[in-house]
Amino acid sequence: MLLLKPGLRLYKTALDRAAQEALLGELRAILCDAPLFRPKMPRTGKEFSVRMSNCGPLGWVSDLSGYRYQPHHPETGQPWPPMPESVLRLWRDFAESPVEPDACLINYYDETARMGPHQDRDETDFSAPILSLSLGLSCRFRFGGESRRDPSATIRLDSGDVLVFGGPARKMFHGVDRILPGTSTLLTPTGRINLTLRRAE
Ligand code: MD6
Ligand code: FE
Repeated sequence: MLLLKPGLRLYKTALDRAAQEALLGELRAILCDAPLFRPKMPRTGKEFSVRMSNCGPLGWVSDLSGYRYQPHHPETGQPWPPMPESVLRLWRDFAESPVEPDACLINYYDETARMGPHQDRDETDFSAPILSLSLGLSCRFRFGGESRRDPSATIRLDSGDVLVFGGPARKMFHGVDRILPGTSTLLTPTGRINLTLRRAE
């Protein structure tokens, strides 16, 4: 475990290649039921470059009316598929949290997608951490402080890495500067999947 700053823990290769492939199979089944959608920015309606879906009781969505968690897919209207046991196991193994996650956001990046600096603050209770898992292409991940103006640093996140944001790091600004093409053969078509497990309510 690498403590990047207080509350921010990185576990390199928390999942080995076989475990990554097994989880990917489960994610493919989830994405058949709950297809990736392209969220829009509130107010402007500008589309995200990242496509998203969710599993678990609640899913994070964004559209003209705002950011929120809701129990159904914004396009199909169906409830989100359940969180696989392997995803819950990741939380139990690494999150160090007494509560269980009730939302798992699935982000898909093609080689050109990125995620601008943001804070995760749509959850009710900030005492629970957020656990993120990276699969597929590596990325340059930027993290800073609680103010957008605070100095920031970057790290490379590789397939199988788990990052836990908790305590004093829970509301820090972070984003994905860029995807690093050619760094993984896990996904076909190529790209990066990031799961974030959260306690939304
Ligand atoms: C990503 N991650 O890695 C974007 N949010 O694709 C996040 O936005 C994130 O990694 C909250 C906690 C951990 C994260
Ligand atoms: Fe985030």
